[in-house]
Amino acid sequence: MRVLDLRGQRPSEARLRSIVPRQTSEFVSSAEESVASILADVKSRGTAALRELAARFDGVEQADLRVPQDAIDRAVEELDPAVRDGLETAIERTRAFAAAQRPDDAHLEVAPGARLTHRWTPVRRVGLYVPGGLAVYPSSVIMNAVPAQAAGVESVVLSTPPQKEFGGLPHPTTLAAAGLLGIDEVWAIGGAQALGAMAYGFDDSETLEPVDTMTGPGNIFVAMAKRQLRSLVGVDGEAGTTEIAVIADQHANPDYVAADLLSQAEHDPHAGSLLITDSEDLADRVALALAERVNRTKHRERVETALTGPQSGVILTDSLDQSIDVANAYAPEHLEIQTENPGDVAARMRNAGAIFLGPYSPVPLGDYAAGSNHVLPTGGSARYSSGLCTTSFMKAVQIIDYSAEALEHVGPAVEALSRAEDLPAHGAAVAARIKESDTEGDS
Ligand code: HSO
Ligand code: ZN
Repeated sequence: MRVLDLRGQRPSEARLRSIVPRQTSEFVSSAEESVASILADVKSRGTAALRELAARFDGVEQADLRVPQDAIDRAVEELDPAVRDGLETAIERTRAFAAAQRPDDAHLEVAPGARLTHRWTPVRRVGLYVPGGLAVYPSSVIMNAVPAQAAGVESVVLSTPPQKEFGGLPHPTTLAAAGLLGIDEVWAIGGAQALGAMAYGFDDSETLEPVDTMTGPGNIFVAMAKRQLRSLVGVDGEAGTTEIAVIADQHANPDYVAADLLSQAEHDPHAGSLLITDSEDLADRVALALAERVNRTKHRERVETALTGPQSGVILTDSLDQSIDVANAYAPEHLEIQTENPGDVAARMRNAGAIFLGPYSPVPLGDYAAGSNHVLPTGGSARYSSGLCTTSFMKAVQIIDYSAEALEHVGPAVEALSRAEDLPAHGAAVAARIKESDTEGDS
């Protein structure tokens, strides 16, 4: 990993943001044109386009795009018992935490007879995307579906790539996870075209009703499709190629740090792993531990490419304060804090998708079975957005209920503001209720 030495420097926030190792924004933008043409094709030609795209990108000839219920049931029946236990533990913990996130409605009588309500409602129909690609992601079925179900979403549809190896069906473990969660509408469609299909819907040889919101992680094509469909449907934050940052001091266990940096590099050659430390000695020991682990890791090539890429590295700081500034500027998807008092450091972190405290809360725990969600903002978007949670599938409506007296009391404020904005018909609508005359000129 390359080393960036910030010791003795006081970079501004703007400079910090520009120097932290990061995938360049052109990376996602490089998919812009190809995704636009895929989406246009799906919109105009529906299932015919989707079948052609599956042949081209997934190497499969599909008769039906929708996965039959018996394939889902069979996947549940044939599931390895230990994997089933793992999925059930993950579902149970994620479900409990998602239920605890349900927001309360707010009610306020802002003045006598002036009643306001902020009422949360679930989105009606949501589309969940679960990637295939270099790995199989049944855990992402859970992370998407559980908060949607906790929010009270009426209709949940899942889309995930067809696999050549399984005769054009999605991976059986992904189907089994859907089955365990009671999701019966599953489509074997992958990539940008899956997002297009769920956003536009189609009604030709098969019928897919359009959704109101789409969520889920994915590669740059998925991220770009979400950007382009954003005005048509709700989308969650951009959960693109994964990244991990670790703030560590001299008290950290170098082998734990190395293992965790490697764990996320395993996802993708473009994954980002960043160590931020004020201890050069710790950095050296992590480098040794990492070299040793990389040598014997299964997906060595992918891991090496990720760890040596421009999006990964070690940042040496001269204090814990500076490490925190760097981490806030980077705004990592996952942040581990391996320092003497991790809770104190976390309290000073503003920008991170999820924060993992101390030696016994590694990121892979959160990936599977901590109970927290693993669909998290990447690429610095943790500065302004959150990971997937129950409210990602909800929206709030504001309800206004004033009595005659309450309206009369606030009437002069409305009328004065309507005059100030030269919108006299606004004031007249209130005047009509509190005065005999309601002509605009009389107010
Ligand atoms: N680390 C990934 C999630 C994941 N890991 C799924 C394993 N399976 C992005 O947070
Ligand atoms: Zn992971």
